[in-house]
Amino acid sequence: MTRRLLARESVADPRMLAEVAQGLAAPQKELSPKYFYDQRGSELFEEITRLEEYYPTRTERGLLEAWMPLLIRRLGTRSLVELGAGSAEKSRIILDAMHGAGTAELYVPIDVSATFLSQTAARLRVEYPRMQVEPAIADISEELNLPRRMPHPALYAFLGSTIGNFYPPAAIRLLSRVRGAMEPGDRFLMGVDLRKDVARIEAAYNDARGVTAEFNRNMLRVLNYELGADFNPAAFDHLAFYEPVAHRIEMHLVSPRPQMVTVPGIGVVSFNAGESLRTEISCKHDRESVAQLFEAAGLEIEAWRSDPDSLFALVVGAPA
Ligand code: SAH
Ligand code: AVI
Repeated sequence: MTRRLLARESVADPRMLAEVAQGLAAPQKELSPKYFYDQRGSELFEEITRLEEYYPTRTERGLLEAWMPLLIRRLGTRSLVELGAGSAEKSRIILDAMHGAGTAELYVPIDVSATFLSQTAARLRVEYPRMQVEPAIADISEELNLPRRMPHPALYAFLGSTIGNFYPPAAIRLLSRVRGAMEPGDRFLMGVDLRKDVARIEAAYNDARGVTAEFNRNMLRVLNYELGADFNPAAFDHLAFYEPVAHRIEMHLVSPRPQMVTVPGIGVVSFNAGESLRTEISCKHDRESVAQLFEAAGLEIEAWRSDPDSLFALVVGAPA
């Protein structure tokens, strides 16, 4: 437990160091949300998914339960490849549908959160002893790290609206990578959080118990552990607001007072009073915006399902 609080003894990952140096030097300081997800960050995200205010997870679960048995039977899915799988809690609905159809052969959960991923894989191997589980550690903004051989047809799934955490050009690059890996008969299943009443969206990122605030601050703990930085997480305020022009939530950590932080290998980073570090964007979509992303990546919308309140949608993409 104390390990998390102390600086890592081994050398910092040079790629991470370079990325963080660049992000902290920008006029609007900004880091990738992938840095939320160490063990604690992944657990905090799981807690968020159970919050009353956080409607996406339960809405997506309802859509999966209603649709997957039929869809999977129609597609004959033999492999499920999941981007940003996390705990794979909702993925079980797809895996159960594959078992129900008698076609379950391989599950490839992909994630950056290595320890959490191996725990997920270990649990799934026990739950689905006749299916192969091949976890892949990868930063999906860079690569997919797929197994050499996969039974087809495969379903590539990207659930939870994690696509919204990527700026559109990066989202298109990611979707293009998926499209490039797809063989005839393969499909892409994506969950997207829809544009709606702003108060409803903002409440989902400003929960009353402050779990999202702790999740946000966890990025500073990751920087302390991974890079030996000396951020004081308690000295930063959580801020999440909807930016209506780009249709996205922005999460920031705001320094209410001037402060200086040392990041070994980077130097002293100063924050002015009121200055923020942007830690996440979460883009909200409609059918048109998804169609645009898909088109740019060589995909087309084959099917679309949303809940009666139009909170969330599941989209099936096919090669265009
Ligand atoms: N799919 C799950 C988890 C969503 S949380 C759900 O729908 O509930 C986002 C997940 O994506 C986390 O597990 C996180 O570790 C992973 N993730 C975030 N950025 C990533 C990246 N760049 N590459 C790979 N995984 C990433
Ligand atoms: C993982 N991702 C889709 C979540 C989201 O809603 O953008 C992460 C999150 N950030 C704050 N709460 C949840």
